[in-house]
Amino acid sequence: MGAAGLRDVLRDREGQWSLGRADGAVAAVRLAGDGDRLRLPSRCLGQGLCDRIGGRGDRLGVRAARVGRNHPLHRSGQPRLATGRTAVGVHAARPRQAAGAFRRSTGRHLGADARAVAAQPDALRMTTVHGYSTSGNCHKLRLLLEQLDRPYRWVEVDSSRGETRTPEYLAKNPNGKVPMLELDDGRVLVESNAILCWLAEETSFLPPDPWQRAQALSWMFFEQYSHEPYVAVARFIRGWTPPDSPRRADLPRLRERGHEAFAVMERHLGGHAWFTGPEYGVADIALFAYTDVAGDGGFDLAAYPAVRAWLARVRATPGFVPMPAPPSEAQALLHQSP
Ligand SMILES: N[C@@H](CCC(=O)N[C@@H](CS)C(=O)NCC(=O)O)C(=O)O
Repeated sequence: MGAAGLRDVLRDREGQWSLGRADGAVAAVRLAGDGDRLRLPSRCLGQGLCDRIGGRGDRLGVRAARVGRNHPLHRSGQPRLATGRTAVGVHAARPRQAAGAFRRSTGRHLGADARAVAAQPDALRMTTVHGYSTSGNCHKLRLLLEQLDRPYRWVEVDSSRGETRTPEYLAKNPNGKVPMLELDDGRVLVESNAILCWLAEETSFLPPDPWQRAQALSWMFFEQYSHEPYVAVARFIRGWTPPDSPRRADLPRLRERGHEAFAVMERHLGGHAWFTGPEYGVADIALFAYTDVAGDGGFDLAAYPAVRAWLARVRATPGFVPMPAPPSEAQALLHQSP
């Protein structure tokens, strides 16, 4: 088939997608059960290993292997491209040139003992996430780790109570914020979107093509500069500051800027299924985290039907887990805030 013919086939597929998948996703979301949001925190084992949390996609029968064939976490028994394709267009991991790339990802900056340490690939190391469960930035990591089916420990750090500002915490992350990822060899990585990219290396959540990968990064920078500072901060002010906080005066401006971000997203989704590329991945996770709880910031998404359909598609992806509900004090404030 010539290039023109291939383009037509691809165009046809795009067309099929927009009709079929949105409906399927909505139905799947209902099956997944919104109530999971409330159950999730009780399963979190604090300093211990994190229990498998609710709302997994298995129940929908759409679970698919998400790591490349040569990725150390790949399990040969899991369904792959042929069987793993789902009604919501989530593709199983493609076989990629992972062997070479994987060699690159081991043993970096390890000095003289590199070979001994590199014998344990990074993806097999025990990963600890220091995070606040009801923070969107932190939930991004939980969502990806669950969808990768990668084991991890979750250490709950209540940033709203100053737990990121203790000397011990600041020694690891001088910026005093969550999330923070820590490997069992002591290495630390901060900034949620950087962590997403690192975790997603060699999986279908991060596009292998350099141009497409840069496009995904572009949306992740957009999220941090033009979305999160308004959508997340409005939520924080409404739910985590006292009713008489002077910061509440910022809410109208934050809402205005948040709506500008949603309008940009709406425009993109008019012609694309996902933000990461042809498949769901890291940029979708980054943008989903706070868009899904935009109501907590006082945002109404009624004017953004494509954004709402995309949210439903994300909720229907295999292994999806919802963000836990905020603590009761925050919920009370969110309820009463204008
Ligand atoms: N750009 C950072 C933002 C992290 C961030 O703002 N974390 C908040 C919770 S969502 C925090 O730790 N705040 C506590 C503080 O600043 O003391 C990321 O994406 O990881």
